[in-house]
Amino acid sequence: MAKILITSALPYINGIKHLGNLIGSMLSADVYARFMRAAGNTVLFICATDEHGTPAEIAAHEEGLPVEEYCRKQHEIQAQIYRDFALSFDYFGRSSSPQNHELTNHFYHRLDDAGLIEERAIAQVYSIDDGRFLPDRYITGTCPHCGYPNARGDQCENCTRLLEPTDLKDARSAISGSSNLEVRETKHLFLKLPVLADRVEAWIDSQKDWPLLVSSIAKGWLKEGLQDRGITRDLKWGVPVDRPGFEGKVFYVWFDAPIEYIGATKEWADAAPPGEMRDWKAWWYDAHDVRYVEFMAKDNVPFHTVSFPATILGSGEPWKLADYIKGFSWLNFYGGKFSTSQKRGIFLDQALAEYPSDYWRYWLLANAPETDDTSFTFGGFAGVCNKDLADTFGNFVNRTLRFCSARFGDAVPAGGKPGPMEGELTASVQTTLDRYTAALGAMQLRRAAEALRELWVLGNVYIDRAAPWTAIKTDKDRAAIILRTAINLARLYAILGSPIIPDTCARLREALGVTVGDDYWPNDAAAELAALPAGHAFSVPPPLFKKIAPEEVVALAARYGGDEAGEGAA
Ligand code: B3M
Ligand code: ZN
Repeated sequence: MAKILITSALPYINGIKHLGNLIGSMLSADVYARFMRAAGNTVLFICATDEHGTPAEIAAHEEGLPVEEYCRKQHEIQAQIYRDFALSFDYFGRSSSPQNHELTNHFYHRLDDAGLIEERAIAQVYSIDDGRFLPDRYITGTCPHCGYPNARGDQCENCTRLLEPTDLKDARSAISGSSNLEVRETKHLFLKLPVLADRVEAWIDSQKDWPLLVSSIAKGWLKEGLQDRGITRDLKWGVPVDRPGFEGKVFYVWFDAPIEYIGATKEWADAAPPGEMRDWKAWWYDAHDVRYVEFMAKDNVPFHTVSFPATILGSGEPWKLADYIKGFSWLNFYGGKFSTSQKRGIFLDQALAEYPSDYWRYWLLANAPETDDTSFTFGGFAGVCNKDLADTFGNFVNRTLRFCSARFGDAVPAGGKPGPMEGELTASVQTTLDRYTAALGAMQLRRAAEALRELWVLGNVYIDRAAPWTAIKTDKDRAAIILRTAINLARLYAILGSPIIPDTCARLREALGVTVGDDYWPNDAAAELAALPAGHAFSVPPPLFKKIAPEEVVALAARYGGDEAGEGAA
């Protein structure tokens, strides 16, 4: 038993996230959190809304709301959606919390005391037509490194390099499109990353088991050479900078957002019900007994492998650094990008209105962009849900329980002894269960989904071969042991599937009267297949999944802008 701290990248407050955001951080982290809890560990799973920065200001302005109110509303909307997706956060906080304000200034002061902060007058882009300084990401232009024409002033999403807005060629305002920009002087704080480079590099080099996707981005970024990084902005909304002469300025959103992992842990502790002690600091400070795992999409990797660790290392205090970073490539939509701003793709509220969360969870995990980009299409989604969920898992459960109920009644039947077929089944379940457990422990999501599917296939192959409907004609005891085994297999599915499709598994647990909780993980197939004794009562649940018809696919594609006939639809 270990203490496992899990954080998922914090979703931006502005707007409802899409399927790509879900698999690239929160859902994947949830599967790991659920599995690690079941395996007997003490887990703390933390997430929050990332509320600062100009996107929030602009979105609030568009809705005609004060930014505080906009954020409060959007936080609630997102929190509800994540509950509906059964994400098992121990706490879902807000980066605008007082706890984060305090911690962000704490880190700033520690860095300042260590001589790692420099105050500088800098030239910043002011948009005359917009009447405001333009934050980095609201300036677009051509990337000086790769030539991508729509790079943002903070980062080029094509080559992932971090940029300063003045690096861009042909810069224009992303708010108005105006290129009527001028450079004005303003005072800002800079974190001296080059001074910290050796320490950051030593830390990265000491990580031997990180996924290639993550370590190659981290190392590539170090190789470029680190530069002093501006950590304050001329904005009203954000964490105010506690420094004379900096009234009216706030920290840069990427400075305070990762600190919110700690801030949200403090929010969690402060929200403890009476009588419950929650020690936030034990998870973060001098926490040598904690294993800390972070989940994020690849564009977030530089911030988590270089800037945030630099903040932590520079503080000179023993705050926890990540032990493992699970990074993701992109999930595309019909071969193109999901886009929040262009409303292309299927967003989480829309997804839930179409199908229950487990359909999405299963498809996303089975197709997680762990190494390469993957693409969502409704045709592919329907194919996987129909075949794996409805025809394999759902159908096995349904035919087993129905047949048993019709011929023996609603209780596990007595009679018969396991024979060679049951022996073979047990051996294959054991092998596949071990593979599934190992994949979950290693955060290999596609492999995990594949192993789970294989367990379902084993059940179908078994019951087809054993054919209780034939056996019952001549040997009732033989039919009884087959059904007893199959019902126990269904019980095992209800337990093992919980990290991936928790809602369906909860329903199946209920129908089967499963007594073990979410803090139980099976390891011995033979014992599991004999867990429910003869006489144990069950009820036959309604079909676990509905099939998605071809007409539905066509209608969905039309509704969400997917081209089922096009190239991306393969
Ligand atoms: N808010 C989410 C993103 O880039 C960004 C992550 C912050 S993690 C501290 O999608
Ligand atoms: Zn670039």
